[in-house]
Amino acid sequence: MIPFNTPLNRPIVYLVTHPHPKWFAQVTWLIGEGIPFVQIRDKTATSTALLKKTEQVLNFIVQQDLSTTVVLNDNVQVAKDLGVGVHLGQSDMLPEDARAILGPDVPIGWTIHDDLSLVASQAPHIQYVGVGPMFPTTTKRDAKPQLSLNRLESVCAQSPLPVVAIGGINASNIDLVRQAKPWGIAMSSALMNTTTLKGLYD
Ligand code: 3NM
Repeated sequence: MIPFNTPLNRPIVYLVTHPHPKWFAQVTWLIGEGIPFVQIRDKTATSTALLKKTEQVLNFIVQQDLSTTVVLNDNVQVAKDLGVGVHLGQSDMLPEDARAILGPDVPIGWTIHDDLSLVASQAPHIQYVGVGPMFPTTTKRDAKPQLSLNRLESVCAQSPLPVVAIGGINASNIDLVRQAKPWGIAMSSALMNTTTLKGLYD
């Protein structure tokens, strides 16, 4: 697992998957290229389908001897069945309840938009916070208002937990996001729709 408490000199790249005609090929290509953190996100999949596709990715990681961290979006029960972590939104289960189900050894991330006042009560149960959206995005329907890069920088400086920036990040703006010094940079469409990692992960 990525050491959350180690300062990094460059933010990690964090893949958020979304449905794609060649989903498994795209995700395994990205993981094989070394992207170290993957959130399996599919709001339309049944738990059975989610379990199956995540299991295939976990098998690939083992077969290739990779150390990719995998978390599931929202579905705590499937995460429990597979022994992986979760990423939770504000309308999902509370991190402390997910922690009680998942145990101490898997990562839990929590979307906070930019509201650091939320963190204190849940901090013992989470490894990182999701902060965004940074730019317009069509991937998340109910995204909150966009944050400025200055706001991201101040959230990163003040957050007691590592910050993963998200929302509309792509090759044309990733360098601006890096300057705010988040721990990680999450991208969905930019990674799921690309055939080259130039400018995104290099
Ligand atoms: N959460 P893309 S924005 C899953 O603001 C998600 O919390 C967001 O996809 C938030 O990289 C977002 O395609 C979508 O914009 C990220």
